[in-house]
Amino acid sequence: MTSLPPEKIRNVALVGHGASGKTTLAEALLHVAGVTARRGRVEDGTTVCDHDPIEHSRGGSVSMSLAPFMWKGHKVNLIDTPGEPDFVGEVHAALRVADLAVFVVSAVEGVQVGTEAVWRLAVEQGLPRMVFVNKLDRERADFERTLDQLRSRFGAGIAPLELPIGSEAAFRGVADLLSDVAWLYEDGVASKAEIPEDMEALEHQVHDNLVEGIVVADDALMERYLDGDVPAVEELERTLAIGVDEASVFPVICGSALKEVAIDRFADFLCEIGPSPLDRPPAEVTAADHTMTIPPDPSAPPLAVVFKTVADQFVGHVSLFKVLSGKVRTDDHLVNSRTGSDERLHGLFLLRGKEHEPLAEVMAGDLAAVAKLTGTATGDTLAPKGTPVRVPPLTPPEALHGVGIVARTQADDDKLGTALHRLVEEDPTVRIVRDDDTHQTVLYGVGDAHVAIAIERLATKFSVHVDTEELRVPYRETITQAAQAEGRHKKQSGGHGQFGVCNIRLAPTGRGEGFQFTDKIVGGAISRSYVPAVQKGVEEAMAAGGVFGFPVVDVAVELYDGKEHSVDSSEMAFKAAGRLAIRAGLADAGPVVLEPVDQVVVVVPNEIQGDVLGDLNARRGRVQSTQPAGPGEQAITALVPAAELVRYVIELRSLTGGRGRFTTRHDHYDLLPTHLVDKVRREVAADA
Ligand SMILES: Nc1nc2c(ncn2[C@@H]2O[C@H](COP(=O)(O)OP(=O)(O)O)[C@@H](O)[C@H]2O)c(=O)[nH]1
Ligand SMILES: [Mg+2]
Repeated sequence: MTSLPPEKIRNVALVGHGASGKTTLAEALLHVAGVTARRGRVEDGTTVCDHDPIEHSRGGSVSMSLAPFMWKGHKVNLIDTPGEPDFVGEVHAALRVADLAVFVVSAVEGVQVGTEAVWRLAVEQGLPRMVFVNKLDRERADFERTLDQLRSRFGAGIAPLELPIGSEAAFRGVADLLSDVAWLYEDGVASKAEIPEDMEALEHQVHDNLVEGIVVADDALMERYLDGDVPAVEELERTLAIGVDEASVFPVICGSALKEVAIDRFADFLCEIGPSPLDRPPAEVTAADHTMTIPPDPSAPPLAVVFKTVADQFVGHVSLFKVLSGKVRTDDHLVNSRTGSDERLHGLFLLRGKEHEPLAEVMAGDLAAVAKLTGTATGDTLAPKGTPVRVPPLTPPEALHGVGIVARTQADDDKLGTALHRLVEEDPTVRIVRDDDTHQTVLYGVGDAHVAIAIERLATKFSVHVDTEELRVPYRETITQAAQAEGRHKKQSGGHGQFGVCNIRLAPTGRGEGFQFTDKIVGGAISRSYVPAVQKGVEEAMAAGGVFGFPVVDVAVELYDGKEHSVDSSEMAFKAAGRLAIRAGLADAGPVVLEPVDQVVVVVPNEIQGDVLGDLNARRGRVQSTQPAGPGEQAITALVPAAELVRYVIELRSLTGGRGRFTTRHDHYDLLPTHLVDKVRREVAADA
């Protein structure tokens, strides 16, 4: 495939709710564009985009996939994305390089949670949007109802450009509202026709609304229109395209991906009214501490950003990149602005599903791939030597659902570190945390499906097998009253003995004030040099766990007396004495368990706020505030014990039908209610 200038490029992300037909639509586009001779089917695992065996077994997409094709002198870089909320990280990455987001909406299910969630992302990025209403051939498909839902959710910018002709099994084509022409399809082949009589009145009415909606955006056009001079289709399309570029007009087109009805027209619209990279704001980059913008100019110096990394079975590390300016050629040398390392671009290629097609050159605005970059990760910028500009890193969505992972065998354990590194390289949304409090390696994902697939990839792609365990809660303990204790370490049974005695007073400090150690030794009861050893012993014992086995916090210790032996005393002996003293003291000081409490902010539609509030109360939560969070939504802020949030990602999703989302951060430690102490001790013991 030849490389084309930016005005001929269309970077299009297919987004929307799971199973709305995105992968099938990509398949249909590749087929009508003549890239594939036969159309694959998601159910058979034969589509170009769902090429990962995990996708075959799940019957749906889990990662983004490129499906470029040529259409009427344009190169359309289609990016198929997964619709399930767990894989939203892939959508983030795709929207980063797309110039247009096409929302695939099933005419049966209508606007769904996934549609709304990605729409919010596109709004945040000011990305142009279009809607493809799919599955019009299905029983109970309803274009009007879907259009109403689109308007009520996404506002007046929704502009239908087509009306379906026929419905359900009788769906056979579309009426083009700009040109007042019908297109009828037989086995995917289009033929031009008159608008059917029974829909003429409706078509004319919607046509007029559309034209009026378009001309109001252009004063000159408006004036002519008011004089009775109806603009030509091309003029209307040009003005419409401006509204699309400005993300104020969202064209709605329709068809059936499975029956290949009106798919060629979809490709036409992408080329005629879809934005090219030139229609989008220039890329923002930083150099040292200032920011500048880089337009997609093929004659400028080369600059590229890596938006996805894939661990390919055959060629290893594959980086997908977008050229932001200039031209990139095979064997070019560019510098990674983050690491400073020189990267040679061995053999550029076009990636279509899992297929590679060699490329000699890629121009500004275009997407391509390269293998075997040595130290480059997703989000990195590649620039000429001496121009260390960087594209600001992408913030992946928060991965809040964590499970503990344990290598199954020693061999697995030896490989685990590298495998986790490669896993995160491929999916930066995955987070790996080594929790020193709970001694657990935790893998965080956006949800349980995301975590399950990450673990499956560890096994299938990196041959490392792990077992999972429930996320442990980092409990702590402290004391509630003062106490005194002695630590007596004495081993004097011939040879070099060990001897050290220390006397300490303990008292609780304020919550979160931490540990305090005071040396109140008088008269040299213990030599100065041994005092730090006592403190070390005390701190080690506190970290190792008190009466309940949890790290001890917020205790003030005063060392006020002790005994030493001129020969047998040593730092080691006094460390041991310190350990003994604090252990004895804790037991007498009214020990209690502390649990971590998070501050969560849950955003939910108004109508289900009550359920969520009730649920937070049932989780021992204390609601701090509720306030409006944008149209039709409320933000609930609450303090909730972390133990009650371990599976909150999944439980909130089922409570709110996927419409709730939340952020969380650790806030403070608080007393664990006494009636829960035994339960927690049993759980921790069972876990040990
Ligand atoms: N009847 C009908 N089924 C469709 C159409 N498009 C997709 N499907 C089916 O919908 C299901 C989900 O399709 P898929 O492309 O995987 O959706 P995605 O999750 O959005 O990528 C599959 O069973 C497809 O065969 C369509 O236009 N008509
Ligand atoms: Mg899919």
